[in-house]
Amino acid sequence: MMIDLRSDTVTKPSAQMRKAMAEAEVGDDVYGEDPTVNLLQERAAEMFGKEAALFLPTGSMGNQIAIKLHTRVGDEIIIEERGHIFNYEMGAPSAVAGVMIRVVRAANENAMLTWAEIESALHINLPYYACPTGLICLENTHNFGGGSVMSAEQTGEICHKAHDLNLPVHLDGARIFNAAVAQNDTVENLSRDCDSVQFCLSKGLGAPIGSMLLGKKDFIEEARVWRKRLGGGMRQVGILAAAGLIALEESPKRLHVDHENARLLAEGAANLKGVSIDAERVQTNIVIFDVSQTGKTSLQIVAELKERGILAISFGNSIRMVTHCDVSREAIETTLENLRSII
Ligand code: TLP
Repeated sequence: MMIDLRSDTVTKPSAQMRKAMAEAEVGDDVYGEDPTVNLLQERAAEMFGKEAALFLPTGSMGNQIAIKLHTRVGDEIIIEERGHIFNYEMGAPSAVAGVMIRVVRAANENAMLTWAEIESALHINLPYYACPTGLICLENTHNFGGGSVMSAEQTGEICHKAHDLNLPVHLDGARIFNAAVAQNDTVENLSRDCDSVQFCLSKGLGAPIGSMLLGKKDFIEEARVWRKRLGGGMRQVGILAAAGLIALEESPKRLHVDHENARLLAEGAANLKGVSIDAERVQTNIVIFDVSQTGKTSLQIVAELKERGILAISFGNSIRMVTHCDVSREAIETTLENLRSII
């Protein structure tokens, strides 16, 4: 058995999910006739306090549809430099929405932008030949900020100031349930003032496939058109929504376990010679540590871990490990023992 810490996307559906999938009532969702999808959409909208929700195959599609709907071709969108939309969505904002990306590097290691940082990058009320800002994108938790969290107050402040300037805010909340659990807050509070929010069922929540996009009713109606246009109109997809419903209702209750495991991993890694990580900063399920002073490269360490049955991801001088429902505390202890012997 491999210990797979590459991502929380690797989880397998639980027995409860598989049973619900087998028994799901289905219909053609392109006609809006899949009762299980409809239920999932209603339930998600209710949880987030938004008017409507749409079930999508991926988080990337949710982010890209939101960008498309909030902007006009030739606009600029603002995002933190380490953000997923900028780095890992295949240039889709330019391909799908025809927008440019203006990245802003947050001064803090958590990769969380302040309003002052965003404001300094805005292009509004400038001469007509400056590329106008059309949208601000936030990410909570921030994946490559080490699973860092943004509070409801910070998000609210950015949204209010953006709205004063008629700028919409989209929240990439792929892991917003982790952010909610870590702060003992609700997903509704964390996304309250955002014009749209995308979250993934298929990450920490453990569903095999699926994401939700939420916003106002007319926004979601337009999003449905774009989902079809992009090839994401699925048919008897209640089979997946059934797993999504369980992910939504049950999984948030156990996310604290992943956070405890991540902290254990971070504290253990921090004690290794040459490894650099501030374990106190690990608030959710993502652990990123720098190995540049160990005498081995991140690639070498990841390769050696793999030989021992442990999977992780290397990028630059760092290694990323993500805890999830298929990784136990014992697996974390085994990982630390192996890291100790390799490093
Ligand atoms: N993240 C994946 C990789 O693409 C890096 C991972 O393993 O963490 N927003 C955020 C913040 C994400 O972390 C991801 C996936 C997405 C969007 C995209 O979701 P999918 O993979 O469903 O398109």
